[in-house]
Amino acid sequence: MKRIAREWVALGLAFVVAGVVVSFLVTIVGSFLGLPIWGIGVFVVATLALLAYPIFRVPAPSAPAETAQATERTVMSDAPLVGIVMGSQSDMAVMEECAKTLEGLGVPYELLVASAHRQPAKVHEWAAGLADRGVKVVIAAAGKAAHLGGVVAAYTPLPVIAVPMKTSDLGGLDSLLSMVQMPSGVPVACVAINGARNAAILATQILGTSMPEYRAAVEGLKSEMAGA
Ligand code: RP5
Repeated sequence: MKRIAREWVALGLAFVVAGVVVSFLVTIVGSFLGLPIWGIGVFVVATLALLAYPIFRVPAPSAPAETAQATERTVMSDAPLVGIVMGSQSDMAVMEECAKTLEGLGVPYELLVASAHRQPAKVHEWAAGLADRGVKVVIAAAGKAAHLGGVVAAYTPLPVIAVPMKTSDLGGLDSLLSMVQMPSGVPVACVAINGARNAAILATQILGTSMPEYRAAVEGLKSEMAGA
């Protein structure tokens, strides 16, 4: 018998046994107290209804799991100009700042969690298709032996900005050196350790060289910082 069917049979049996026991007890107590038979009936039905409630209750729809959402390509716009990729879901806490900054500057982006080491084919497919889909700049965040920025740069003609993640073992120096020390011919720009916000601003500045609205957005940000 399948597990679900077994559970339903067990629930049904429990329901019947509980009904019999409750009816028996209520009848005894009712006759002892001199209650009318219909009062006992109402009490039994109400008790059974209470017992049955958890069985027939419609479960509330559960929220989609965050991990499942984040491991697929999350498209924040039909025409993203920036592609953010990070090596692990564990990088999301830091990279949220990058996404928020892009949103604040009005830059459409998409976001992917894919590891250069664990999911090389996924990274390859995503990076190779970016330019044809109209993306202009890539932001790649990773930690430890952080090869993600370099691998993406190998597959796309777009500029890649790397964000080295702070790590528990070496404080992010491992990530920083892995990203910065690219071989000649395959450059990757690199911001500070955990520099998610700066990566977003730099990406917007690159867009601003050919798109006046993003240049204006960066100018607005600079005025804000200057307190103007
Ligand atoms: C890198 O390894 C990720 O970018 C992350 O920063 C680091 C640790 O990843 P998890 O082990 O937390 O998935 O690939």
